[in-house]
Amino acid sequence: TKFLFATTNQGKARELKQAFSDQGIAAEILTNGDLTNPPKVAETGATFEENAKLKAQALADYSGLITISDDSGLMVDYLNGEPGVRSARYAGDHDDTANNAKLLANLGGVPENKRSAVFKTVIVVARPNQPEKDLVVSGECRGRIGIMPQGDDGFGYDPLFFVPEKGKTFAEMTTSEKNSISHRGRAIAKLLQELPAWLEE
Ligand code: ITT
Repeated sequence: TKFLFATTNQGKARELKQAFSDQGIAAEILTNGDLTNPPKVAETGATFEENAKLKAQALADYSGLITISDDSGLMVDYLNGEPGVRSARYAGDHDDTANNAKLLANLGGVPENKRSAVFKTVIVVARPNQPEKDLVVSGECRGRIGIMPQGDDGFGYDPLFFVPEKGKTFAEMTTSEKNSISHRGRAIAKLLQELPAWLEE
């Protein structure tokens, strides 16, 4: 089977491809970078689900392929849920270094027991020109924001997202280990459960 993963984020693509291969699923997964002049989708929705639907439908209609999208974000309890849907644009537009620095600065002096946070992913699958038939799944992972960055793997806020059960940050995990516990890994697990029946519809 051939899918388009409607993303410009190579970190997300790496995790989805790893999850498929860990499950022994042979699929060809293209991303926006494999298309000629893919549309840039403005993430104008108020929720992860709305934004994921906007991305999946726009790229499905453009490519004619069954299209998977992912909209994700980090909600920090002490910051009343910030950065939330604005996670990619918190400090600079898709500037991970600036975003992480702003998050650390906004939590300056806040003790460990008040640094709790949750990562959330909504994944949508869309068929070209059939917006009413989307498949929607989601996943969450709770953890806390570290005092300083730790680890070199992963992307985005990974060096700051500490998972107590594992005793390390997402950036200190392999892709498969991160998938076993992360918001995205959990959403992908549900996707893999529901996708076969949805494809039969
Ligand atoms: P696409 O919309 O093209 O898929 P994006 O990077 O813009 O890529 P989002 O709109 O979902 O993705 O923004 C999510 C933000 O949260 C972005 O800054 C990511 O770096 C960050 N993020 C998402 N998932 C993450 C993860 O598993 N670990 C660390 N940071 C993550």
